[in-house]
Amino acid sequence: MARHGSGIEGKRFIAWAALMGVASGAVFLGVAELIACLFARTASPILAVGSFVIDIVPQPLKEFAIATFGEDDKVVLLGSLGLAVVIASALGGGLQLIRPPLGVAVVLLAGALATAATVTRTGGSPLGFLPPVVGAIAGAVLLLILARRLRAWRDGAGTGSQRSTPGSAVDRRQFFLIAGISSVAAIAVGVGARVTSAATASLEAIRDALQLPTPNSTVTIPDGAELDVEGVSPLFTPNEDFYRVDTALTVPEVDPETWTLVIDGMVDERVELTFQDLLDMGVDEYAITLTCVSNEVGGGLVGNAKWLGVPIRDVLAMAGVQDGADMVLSTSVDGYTASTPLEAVTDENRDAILAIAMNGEPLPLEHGFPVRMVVPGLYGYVSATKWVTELTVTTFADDEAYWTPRGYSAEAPIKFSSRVDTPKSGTPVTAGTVPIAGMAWAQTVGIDRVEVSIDDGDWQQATLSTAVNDDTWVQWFLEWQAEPGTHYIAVRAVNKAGETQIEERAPIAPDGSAGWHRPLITVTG
Ligand SMILES: Nc1nc2c(c(=O)[nH]1)N[C@H]1C(S)=C(S)[C@@H](COP(=O)(O)O)O[C@H]1N2
Ligand SMILES: [Mo]
Repeated sequence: MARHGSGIEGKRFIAWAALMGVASGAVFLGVAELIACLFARTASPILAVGSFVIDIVPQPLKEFAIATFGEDDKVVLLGSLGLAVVIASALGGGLQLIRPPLGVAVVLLAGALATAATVTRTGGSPLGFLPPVVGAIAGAVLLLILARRLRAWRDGAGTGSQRSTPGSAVDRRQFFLIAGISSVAAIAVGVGARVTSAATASLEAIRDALQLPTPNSTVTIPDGAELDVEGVSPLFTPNEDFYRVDTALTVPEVDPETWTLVIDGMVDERVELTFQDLLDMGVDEYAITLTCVSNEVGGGLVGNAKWLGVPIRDVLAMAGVQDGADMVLSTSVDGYTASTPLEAVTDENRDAILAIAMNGEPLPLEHGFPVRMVVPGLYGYVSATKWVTELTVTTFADDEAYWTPRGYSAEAPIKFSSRVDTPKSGTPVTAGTVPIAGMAWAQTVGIDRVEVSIDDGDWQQATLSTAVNDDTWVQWFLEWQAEPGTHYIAVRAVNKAGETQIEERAPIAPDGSAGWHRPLITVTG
């Protein structure tokens, strides 16, 4: 029997082996870009290797490149790099056919080099190693699969005058199908992921470079605003811990340079503001606790922040609100809408704002960069539109917001509430003196007192932190002589209007949960 890989037929298979190498290379890079986009935006192996090459190229060669290609030098570099990848992958494919597993070894070696280039240059992304590692594994696996098909096709086809077996046609078809689909998918996914990563990375840079204006007034934090009890939530929620709720599949990307806010509808004059126009109005600092209607009793969809912003009523006044309107329909760049009662945003005594900063930083992208609404006392879905681009003055009779036909009330003031942060059910505590502590909120009204009942005993008054204002939550605390066993700790708040939280539970739909938080705590002896 003739030796495989010899003669005309053998050359043909070498060409297909080179092709399978290129397909594996494409899958390597495509998968790497996808992983980078998902977990480590700055860890693109191709760009990392490119930067590495730029770093090691001698200065005279660099100057030659700039002199010869001008501003296209980076394109030329990436083009050359791409060509090198194609040639190396083709070689890897050929090797895998004639000297397995050398081809796979080439892919893994490339993976190791790309990983070295990526982790040494991704500036702190702890998952920077993931894209090249996962990419190399995907490329190697595809190479193994394709090589097996190609070999089966070759061996079935035989050489010279031998006739093909019926099986070889199937192997050939599968070879091209797998190679074709995986290359096309890898290129599509890779290019899509790269474009997405690049856009977000640069928007992140724009956000980082943004200079926040100095506010005309800042929030005064009174003495005793924060209790020193372990396990209680901080008075201000760090941005990275702040809950996030929205319908956006990917975080909308809005450049403050091109962002505008349109105020239209039942107004005397349509107004369009740029980001700079908004800053020029002057910003103030506000402390406001945001709450989601989906927050279950005892849940974490509530957070407190210091916001920099401009009162919405000032912006509406520029347009001139007409009689008969009772609602502002705010629209986000992603099409999301919220219906806010007009009176809530025109009330002189309510700090309804267009916010541009959160806890001393420009809004994080996922919290609405560059501009969002924050309205004290209303659940987020009817007031806190992120990436806001339009305020339409209208009526509840004429317009409807995103959540209204989906089972939630058109108007939704926040129900005042309280929760136990520590101790936690599921985390036993030791008998003795145990601090019980948590949070309570009654935005726009204020918390008057918080009471705790152990095992349905008498209500005992808790110590409160000093409120920053009536729009922020407060911490509360009570010392407990805990005895071994299991105990219910119930908490209820009384607001400054004299209302007491009732025991009866309400579900989150249509207008927010209600009831006492009453965790069961285990105390060990
Ligand atoms: N554009 C947009 N804005 C939105 C939402 C949304 O889905 N899209 N969700 C709202 C809801 S339900 C809440 S509770 C708050 C949450 O804001 P956060 O994610 O900054 O905590 O944003 C509001 N703003
Ligand atoms: Mo929400």
